[in-house]
Amino acid sequence: MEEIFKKLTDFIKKADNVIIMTHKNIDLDALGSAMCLARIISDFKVENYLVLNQKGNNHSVNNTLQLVEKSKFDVNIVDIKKVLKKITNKSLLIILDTSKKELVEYPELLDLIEDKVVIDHHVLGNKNIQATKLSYVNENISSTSEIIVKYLKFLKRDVDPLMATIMLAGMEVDTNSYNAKTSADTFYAAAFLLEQGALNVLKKEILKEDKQSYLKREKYLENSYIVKEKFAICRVNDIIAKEDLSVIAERMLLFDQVEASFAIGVIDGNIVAISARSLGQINVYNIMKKFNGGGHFTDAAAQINDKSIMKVEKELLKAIEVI
Ligand SMILES: [Mn+2]
Repeated sequence: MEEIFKKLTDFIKKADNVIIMTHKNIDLDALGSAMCLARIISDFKVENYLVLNQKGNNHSVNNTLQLVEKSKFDVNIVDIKKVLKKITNKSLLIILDTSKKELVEYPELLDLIEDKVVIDHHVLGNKNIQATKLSYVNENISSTSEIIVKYLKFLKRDVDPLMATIMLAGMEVDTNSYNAKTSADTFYAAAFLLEQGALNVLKKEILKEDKQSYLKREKYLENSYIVKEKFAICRVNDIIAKEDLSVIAERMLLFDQVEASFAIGVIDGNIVAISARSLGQINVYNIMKKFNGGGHFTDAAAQINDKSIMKVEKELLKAIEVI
């Protein structure tokens, strides 16, 4: 890890400027880690930009962006137009919280900037970004925020309470409140952020969601059902965002008896998505592979083209019949 951070520091210092990009539908982990990295880079006196699509963000991301604006946070959050004017042949592009080409906010930047660093904690896919300078992808780490906390410790650098709070909220989201992908290191990272002054009350403010989306999700959950006394399934009959499907799947793990859960919904046009979660006994990755999906043992997903949601549900029921 030290070697990685040394190289990263070196590449940053040698760049004309650094552009930080995360994934589409940015979440709190991506936003928190990106803002913290931007701060670190500013400390190195290297010009840097966090490129962000301001439209259609989720509620907690919007809460955070409002807070950031109010507190006159010194992070250069810019749109793609501004970034395009700043690119030189010595720009460095750092991609955080994804390594997949199709998921980044602005795929065109991958072609426009030669020097690329990828830092992520998700399983690699089959269309990975060519990290020409450096790649650190470790699926055993809870969140990108946890990686950036390790970088802060390596640099022996502090962060202010607001920054620490945003990262702590990001870790909480990515670990489903320390129920998934959580190791001793995750708690050390959380402890570090609390030592830096992360505020629990402010964190709760950030994580608030709007009443409508909360109620909608509860309504979907009412229609969930349990199969073989260990699988929970929820079919959502409205068009729904992938992120909301994963929240539904996670929520079903809290139900009595449930060992693994599946939320199915139409995400876009004729794409049906499944989000699968497991407490640790059942390998949901194996089940999602049958639908050409990917992920981890306890956290997996799939997208299916040109099949009705009913058909997908039937196939899923068949797949779990044998388990
Ligand atoms: Mn993340």
